Amino acid sequence: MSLSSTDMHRATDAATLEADFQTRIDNEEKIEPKDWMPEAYRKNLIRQISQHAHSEVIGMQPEGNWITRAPSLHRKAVLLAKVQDEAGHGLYLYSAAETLGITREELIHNLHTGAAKYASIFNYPSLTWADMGAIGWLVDGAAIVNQVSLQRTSYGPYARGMVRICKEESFHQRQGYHILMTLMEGSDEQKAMAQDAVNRFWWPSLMMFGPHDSDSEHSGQSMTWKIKRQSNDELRQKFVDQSIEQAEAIGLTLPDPDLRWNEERGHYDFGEIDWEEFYQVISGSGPCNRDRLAHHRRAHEEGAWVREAIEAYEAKKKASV
Ligand code: FAQ
Repeated sequence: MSLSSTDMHRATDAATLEADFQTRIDNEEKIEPKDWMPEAYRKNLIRQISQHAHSEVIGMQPEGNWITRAPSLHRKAVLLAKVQDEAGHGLYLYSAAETLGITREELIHNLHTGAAKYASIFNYPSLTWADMGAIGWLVDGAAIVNQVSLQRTSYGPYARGMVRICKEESFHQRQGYHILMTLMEGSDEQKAMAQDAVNRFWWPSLMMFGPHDSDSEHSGQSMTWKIKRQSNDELRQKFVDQSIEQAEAIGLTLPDPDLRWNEERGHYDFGEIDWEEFYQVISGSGPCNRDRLAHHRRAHEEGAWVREAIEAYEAKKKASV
């Protein structure tokens, strides 16, 4: 089939736009909402940013579970503030996604239908108070490693959101580590509770970084567009390396018999993740997937009156000017 001269001009224009776009990325320029961008770049960003936003909001549930049972008023106030921060992170991220031309309603709809994912880690239950320590230390710790790298992502609103989020996440990680440190200075029972939480959260935390690079569907294109700046395996290795010393400092053991220093690589070697479990969890069959989504749906429906009240108020304000 031969192209008409109008079609050929259009194709050349699109190729030029794409080439200019890639040059801007290669020159470390930030892409802003009103700039031209390839449709696939926009869609890929909506996918990643919205999944990130959903993770922050669904991630409030395992910790929300312990607010009323925190062991002291101080711990309760800290945990409450932390969970509220996660809601704030969700809001920054939903706003960043909305700059790409999708509405909040569509984003939430995609979460509820399963079209959009959220981080696998939040499909595990929080069984004891020590889990608040393990989540803060390991889950926020893994999130920071990933998010520090995303501060340099090519899309301006996402990169700027990450700068603020990272500051708050480091407080989250310290509060989790402090909970574990306190338990590790306590009775044998408290020590065992801390170790048990770490045993349950260690492997799921490693899964947060996604599949191996060789199995990562989106990495190639996302790295070319500098949406991702470091690969899944690179970030996971960084997290393993930093966690070992922190565990040793307070007497915790990481549940992996294959962990050992590799002089040649200058990194710790570690065992293989149970990828079958990972794929089960991200396809909806983890221990808490159904509960997490049902809870979100219920909260969303119960909050309908708030959204309606805001709309009515906005309409009234408009009518009075
Ligand atoms: N869970 O091709 P890739 C937090 C999916 S925030 C679920 O490698 P990509 C704060 C992936 O989406 C934690 N799904 O994908 C907090 C894709 O499926 P799709 C959230 C996963 O995007 C702490 C498919 O597998 N952080 O914790 C996971 O290049 C405490 C193929 O994978 C972010 O979201 C997973 N772990 O790399 C809150 C950071 N891994 O979309 C409360 C931003 C992979 O085609 C309490 N996101 N998948 O249906 C990213 O950096 C990337 O999206 C990755 C995945 C690295 C997560």
